[in-house]
Amino acid sequence: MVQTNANLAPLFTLQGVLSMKRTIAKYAKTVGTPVSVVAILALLSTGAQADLVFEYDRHTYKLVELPATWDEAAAAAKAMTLAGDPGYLARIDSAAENQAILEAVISHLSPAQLANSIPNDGSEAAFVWLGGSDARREGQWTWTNNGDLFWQGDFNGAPVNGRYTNWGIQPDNAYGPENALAMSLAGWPEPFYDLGAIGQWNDLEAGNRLMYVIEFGAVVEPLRAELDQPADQGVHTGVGMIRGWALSQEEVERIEVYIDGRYAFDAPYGDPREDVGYAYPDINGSSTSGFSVPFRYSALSAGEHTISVIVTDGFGDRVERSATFDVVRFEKFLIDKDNTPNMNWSVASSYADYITVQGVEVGRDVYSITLRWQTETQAFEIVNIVKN
Ligand SMILES: [Ca+2]
Ligand SMILES: [Ca+2]
Ligand SMILES: [Ca+2]
Repeated sequence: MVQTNANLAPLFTLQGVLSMKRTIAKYAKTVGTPVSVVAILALLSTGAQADLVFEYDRHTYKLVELPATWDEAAAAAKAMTLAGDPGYLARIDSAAENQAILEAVISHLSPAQLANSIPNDGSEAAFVWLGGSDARREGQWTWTNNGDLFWQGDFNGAPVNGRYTNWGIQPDNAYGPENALAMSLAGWPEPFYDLGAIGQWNDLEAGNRLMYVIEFGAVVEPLRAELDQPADQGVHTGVGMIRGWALSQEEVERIEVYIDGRYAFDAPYGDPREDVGYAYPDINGSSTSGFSVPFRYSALSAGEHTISVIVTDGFGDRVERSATFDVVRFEKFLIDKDNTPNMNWSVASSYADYITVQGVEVGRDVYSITLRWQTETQAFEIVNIVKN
């Protein structure tokens, strides 16, 4: 089932990560050894369309899975923000950071995705773009985040100011102007196997279309959400609400509602939620973080159903919240005025917070109905309907 690397302690908060079903892998920040993320990522199937987001040493990384040229990738990185600061194509300053990125990326991608990120340079290995370039001056390699020079020369060159590098037998400018930095996600097969190994760097022609890793100098705040109604393990009937709240530092963008696993509609966002405002006074918009939409529970068949909401924020983070509940209903989908329940011949009894009414006539049918006090809605609601 879950495989962990025996040499590496699981230092991330696994429970928190899993319970939020976020596509995020946290690494140990105090220990140089990165934690294997294979186990976590295998479990995070929700939000499969979302880009991989992970953290290492108080920085956040996002793997963008849609291949792009290096220039497109660099522009996309700059256009994204986290905590108000723009991103940049990943800058790697240590072997631990290199390993953290490599592990997160390769454990997340499918073979088909890897095959879609192979440059046209004969190496036949998948690569991801990083934020190094010598486009301005051949052999002068700089990081795009702040222009730091980190390498001078070709594969016989040398690092600058002791900065970390992890070149294969590279850079070699082999296919003309190879001016963009990439990390290999596989060993390079024959006849290039001796030129680079998995995790090593290569200079590539910037027009290749590869996946890329964006780095942000901040930790991503969790996307929070709760589904208040339907109540999990509750009973619902008639017309009710689907409602809850969602809150993110990066602004909530979308709330999708799924009924029994099928997309149904988007819920509108922005209802007043004083309680959430009190709980999270430091997050913008917390007091208007509610979502709600009326829903006819009696349109579902009697029996068990699940409603899920998937919340997406401006950083592309996603969380899912679900409730499984029972629907009780009269045989008729809608009870019109002429069939208003008639209780002239009924008998009511009560026990604890239950009220049972026997002999309720609805049209030609006779039912026993049980009501129970519901804390969520602050009302007595029908929790059982039995046709006599
Ligand atoms: Ca970095
Ligand atoms: Ca070059
Ligand atoms: Ca090269």
